[in-house]
Amino acid sequence: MTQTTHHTPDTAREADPFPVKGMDAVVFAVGNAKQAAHYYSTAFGMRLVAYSGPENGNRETASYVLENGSARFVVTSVIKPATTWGHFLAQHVAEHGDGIVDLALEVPDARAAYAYAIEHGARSVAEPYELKDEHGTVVLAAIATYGETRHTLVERTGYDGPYLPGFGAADPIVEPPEHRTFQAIDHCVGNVELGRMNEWVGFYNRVMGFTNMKEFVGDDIATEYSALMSKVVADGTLKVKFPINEPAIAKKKSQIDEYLEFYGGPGVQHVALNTNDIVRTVRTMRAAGVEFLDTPDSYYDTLGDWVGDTRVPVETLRELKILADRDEDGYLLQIFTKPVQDRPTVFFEIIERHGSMGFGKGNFKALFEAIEREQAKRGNL
Ligand code: TYF
Ligand code: FE
Repeated sequence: MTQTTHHTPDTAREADPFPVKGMDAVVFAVGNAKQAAHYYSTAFGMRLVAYSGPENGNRETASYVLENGSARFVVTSVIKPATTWGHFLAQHVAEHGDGIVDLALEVPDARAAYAYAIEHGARSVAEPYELKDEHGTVVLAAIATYGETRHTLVERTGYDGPYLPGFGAADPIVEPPEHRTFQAIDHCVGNVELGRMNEWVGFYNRVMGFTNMKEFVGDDIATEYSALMSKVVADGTLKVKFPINEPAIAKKKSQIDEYLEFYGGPGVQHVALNTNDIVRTVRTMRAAGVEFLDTPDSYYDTLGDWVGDTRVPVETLRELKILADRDEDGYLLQIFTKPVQDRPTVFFEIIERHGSMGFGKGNFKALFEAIEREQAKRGNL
């Protein structure tokens, strides 16, 4: 009789040295989390699910956890700094304005993920630690990425509470819209300094075993109209996708330089959110007062000639200023908000994918021209 050996767990580990389950949360440091939570509820259609603040014994910060499908945002502000974390948040808001401090990843084993990352050159922000309450235990650790941004590695298999130990369940601030505006985080984009894109791509290759996706913006497109270069890294299952942008020298001041100037360094530029009904979502968000980038009518005059059938009439796309793109795998529909704070920094993308795993390369010209029109309004020529 032959002996059976079970290679599956080992080979799986070999194939993916840094397994991730997906995005755990996008954590924002803001000046006023109470109002930010209201905005993401009323304007983005998210649902408040958990809260931590003075009412449950946390006198340092107020944190509101908002969800939409698997997408989770945490908005945090400082009430009275007491620990390193509180001081860090206060300094972050003072220096960068409202922004993203943490792209947290859910992992099956936080200690193993942290050990792998450190072994491969990541800078430690927090060694593995446990948080516990009556709902169970969560293991966390954190590593640094570009700017003052971090990746917390979250292992939550031993926990069944609303977010993290210490948080209490919370009721929605308003009745969420009857259709779900979006249900997942598609990708999170970082802006880094001129000439450093490849370093950060290398960082994700080495530290997380992420691989490069085929879509990128190189010199050719950069000098012609985009003033940026971009490459995308992703985990093996494509659940976590991180495009990295750097400025390029072009005729006009790069939108990436504008971000770096007003954010005060590298950081998260935009978060893209998956929807399965972009038309309805954009109508809902526009009705709630969310501002989107404008697209000229000329874009729609020729769109039908090349994009083919997107199941949405071109006239509807034109009315709502939704962009469309197609590649060999399928098509996508996308739209970009204007920056969501006074600084021209962080914004959002809403994306509906039908096969295409791209990022809207066919729209880069129209999109970057729209961004440049906004830059010009800000006196940035
Ligand atoms: O994530 C992306 O690559 C697309 C395209 O400033 C893009 O959303 C790239 C840079 C940018 C805005 C959008
Ligand atoms: Fe994007």
